[in-house]
Amino acid sequence: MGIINVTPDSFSDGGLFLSTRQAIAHARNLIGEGADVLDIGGESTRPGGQYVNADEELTRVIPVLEALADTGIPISIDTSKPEVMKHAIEAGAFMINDVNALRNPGTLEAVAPHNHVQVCLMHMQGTPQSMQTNPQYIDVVSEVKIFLQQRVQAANAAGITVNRLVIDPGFGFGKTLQHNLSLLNRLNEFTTLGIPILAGLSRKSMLGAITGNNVDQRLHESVAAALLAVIKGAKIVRVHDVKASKAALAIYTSMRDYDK
Ligand code: 7PJ
Repeated sequence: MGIINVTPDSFSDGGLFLSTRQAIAHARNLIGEGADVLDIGGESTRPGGQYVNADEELTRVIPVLEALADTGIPISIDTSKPEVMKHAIEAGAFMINDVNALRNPGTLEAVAPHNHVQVCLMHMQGTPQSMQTNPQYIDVVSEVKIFLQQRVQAANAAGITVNRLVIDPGFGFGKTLQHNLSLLNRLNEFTTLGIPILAGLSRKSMLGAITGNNVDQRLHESVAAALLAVIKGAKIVRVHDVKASKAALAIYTSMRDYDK
């Protein structure tokens, strides 16, 4: 899953038009690099990220979604807002990727009736504004697992069948480095839920905390992390660097499947 951010940089004067064009061009690049799906986000969910209202988020993501319709590539929309979910689904989104795991009012109802739409339920402790202040768990793996199990049940109760779901432990979302490492090392324990696992580690600060590299210098650690996540059972990896990740994963899957 290739990452496409449509978040206009207030320090450059290009504004929304430029960032839309850049996002579309970037998306076409990632498709060329072999992305199987693209995740488009119009709101920064990073720690301390800026709040964006639904109208603004829609004006960011819908034009990109529409421009990519002719590519035939499945599009995931990274959002927690019911209005954005509804419009994105109407505009052809194949997946809703919700870092809030359909906990916001109206989100279960926004997604449920659309049987062809997949949903990624991600774990987060706290809110993007406060989540990295003092994350605490007794056993991070079992607590995240119980949370995801509960969100799967809530989705099922709302009419979203299990075959439409993907789960994600939410690396970096209300977790210390130790919590993140524990989740990665024990990611295989989530496979017992019987739902595909998505892992997002690409360029995250936990990687920089280990190597000391800045965010734009984390290619090698991101590829290593994506590879480890897949070895530990992830079915989808959310990455910035599609070409490098695909190459690394091709070596792993060739080895794994060589005598099949
Ligand atoms: C994730 C995400 C993730 C899912 C972001 C960043 C922060 N969605 N959206 N999983 N991370 N499902 O990319 O650094 O880990 S935004």
